[in-house]
Amino acid sequence: MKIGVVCYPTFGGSGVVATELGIQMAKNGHEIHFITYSQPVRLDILEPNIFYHEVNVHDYPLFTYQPYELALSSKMVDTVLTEGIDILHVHYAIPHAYAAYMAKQILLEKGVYLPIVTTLHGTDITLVGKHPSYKPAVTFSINQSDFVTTVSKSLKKDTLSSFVIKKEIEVIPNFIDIKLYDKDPLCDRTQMAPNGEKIVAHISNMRKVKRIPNIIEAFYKIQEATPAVLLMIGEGPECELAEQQAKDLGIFHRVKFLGKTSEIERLLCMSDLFLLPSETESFGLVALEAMAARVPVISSNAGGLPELNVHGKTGYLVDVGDVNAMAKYGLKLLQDDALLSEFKENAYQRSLEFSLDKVVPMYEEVYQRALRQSRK
Ligand code: GMT
Repeated sequence: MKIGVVCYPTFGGSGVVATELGIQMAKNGHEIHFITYSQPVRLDILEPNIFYHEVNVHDYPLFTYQPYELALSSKMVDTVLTEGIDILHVHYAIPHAYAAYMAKQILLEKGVYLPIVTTLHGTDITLVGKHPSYKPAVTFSINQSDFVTTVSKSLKKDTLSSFVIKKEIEVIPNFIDIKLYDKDPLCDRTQMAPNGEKIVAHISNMRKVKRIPNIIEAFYKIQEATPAVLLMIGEGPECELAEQQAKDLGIFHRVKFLGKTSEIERLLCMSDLFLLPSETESFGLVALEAMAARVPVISSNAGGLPELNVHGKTGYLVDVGDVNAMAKYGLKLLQDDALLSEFKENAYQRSLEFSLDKVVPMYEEVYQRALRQSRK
């Protein structure tokens, strides 16, 4: 099959899933054409069967906002016609599903039928998509897709309750390449924890939805009772405030703000505990990554997190904003080495249920159906 993939090429979860899926499909012998405004961060375009088509947005002074969707639709049409694309898979509804609908209509006029698979990832439904400025267009473009998937049952439920959806929605969870996390669990921790402290970690794009202040507060309580350091990995609008909060609490020396890094797997492999107190989280790919690196997770019980994190086994689930419970469970694990080892193993075993060899075939099966439909 020749599959066009449209996604955000950045570090965000939807872009990571789209890129990894494309890479695996290419390994399975399919031709994968990424159509994005810059090269996806995890993509190696020198790999066989991988192609990259850049969307160029022409800058014109009349426009306050450059019309990206138009440029994207045009690039989709061009790529489908020149490369003979069979299926288009768009990740994140806004604006990709809408641009795909436009491309499909243009192609129909030329006698070409292009099936569209749309994967909803989270904030395209739970935060941004629900906004009145986007809702009619998001509803329309989901309904116009040939196949629609969400990354959790919870996101499917949210989609059906927030929008009038006439399409069947299939749930295909996030996945990971477990081999990437197969690092030495006794890896050198001394640079991060020189005095043998326990290592607590958080990774995100540090937006409001991640409830960053809760992490600093919970960690404050943890380090009062047990020697620990906190690794804050990633960048975003909440980062500066978190630094100030750590300074105000007098724990700045224990909190390491590491920014964006390509050393995620190594940092996770040296961590003892992962915190994810998000307001909403459709799946929590980053929690799955932590679990694959044998790190138990204390997360909120929001969105799809309970579908991944098993309370009392792979970590703990707490109500959104319940910092005391986060600290209490954190200490329960960090102060009991036997319990911590048990949870680390449980977290790893659970992550195997989301390994790419289990999940990628689910997408491949959707593609096969889309192809059969277009040939009818
Ligand atoms: O909001 C983010 O964290 C980034 C966002 C994205 O679309 O890039 O992540 C969403 O998609 C991921 C991949 O499917 C999910 O694992 C994340 O849970 C989801 N984020 C939220 O729902 C907040």
